[in-house]
Amino acid sequence: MTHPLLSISKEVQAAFDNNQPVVALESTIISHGMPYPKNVEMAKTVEQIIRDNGAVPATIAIMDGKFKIGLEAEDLELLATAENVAKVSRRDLANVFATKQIGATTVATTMIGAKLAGIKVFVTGGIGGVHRGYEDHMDVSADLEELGQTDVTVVCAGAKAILDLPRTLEYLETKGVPVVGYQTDYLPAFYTRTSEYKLNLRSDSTAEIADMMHYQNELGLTAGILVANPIPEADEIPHEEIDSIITQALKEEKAAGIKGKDSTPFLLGKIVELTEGRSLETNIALVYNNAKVGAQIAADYNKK
Ligand code: PSU
Ligand code: MN
Repeated sequence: MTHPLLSISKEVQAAFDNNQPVVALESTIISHGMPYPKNVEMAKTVEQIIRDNGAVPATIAIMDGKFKIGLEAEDLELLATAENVAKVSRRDLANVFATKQIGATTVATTMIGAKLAGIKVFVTGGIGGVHRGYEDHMDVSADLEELGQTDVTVVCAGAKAILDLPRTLEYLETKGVPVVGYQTDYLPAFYTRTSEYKLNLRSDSTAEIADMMHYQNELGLTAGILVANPIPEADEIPHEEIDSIITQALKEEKAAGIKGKDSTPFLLGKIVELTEGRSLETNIALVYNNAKVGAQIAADYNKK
């Protein structure tokens, strides 16, 4: 039976009925992660890439006091343009349902919605993590806690260097989250294909990742699996170029007194500004690349 707080689109419901693979997508990346109108274009294209790779996309948001699983074009437009869209993490969830605000789901709450709907694979760009300067402000994204407790496989391009990457990996290890490098031995750093941080798991095939998902279930392990998929070489921004820009963005954030939930959107926007839009193209390219891999994992898992 469908959970009463879910509103499932026709396309997604048909996929459930016909036992087709479904891939969840988040909406904070649309409302707070990219500027208009590129965000809407990205949201539509990523859905199409998932269809082209044999799965059905389910972009998730909160509207009228329900998790909407699968959005229409007008929903995407609303999320991208309305001024009062809330960025909803786990702690905000009950309030946004109660007040019927328009809510954009982060990685954490997209996982919660996907789990309620029975969707096992979720594609995004980058996850939140341990922020730099953790020892002063203790800013750790709720995405990491969610990965530790909600068994959804999340495909990302690693985490960007606005975060403290080694501490993010340590945190995930403590929470029992497998971090699988897809065709790589090193943690991808979002705009850049690689980092100096070695992963302990590598997989070269989506079928193998689907197999891991199967055993994670069978063992009753409730953590998610994080798949880290490097951006294609042609699209990456090399370390030498992006590092100084990230440092500059972090400096401006500090000067402006930005923190908490406003931090990630501010930094993303600042980096787009400082790269004159190049980082946005890079961000979009890596999401598309993740969509291909996520759709294949969902299709392979569906055969189990
Ligand atoms: N990283 C990105 N793009 C994004 C986000 C993260 O490269 O759009 C968004 C995701 O929705 C993620 C959220 O779940 O930011 C993390 O926010 P915070 O650091 O406040 O937990
Ligand atoms: Mn935070």
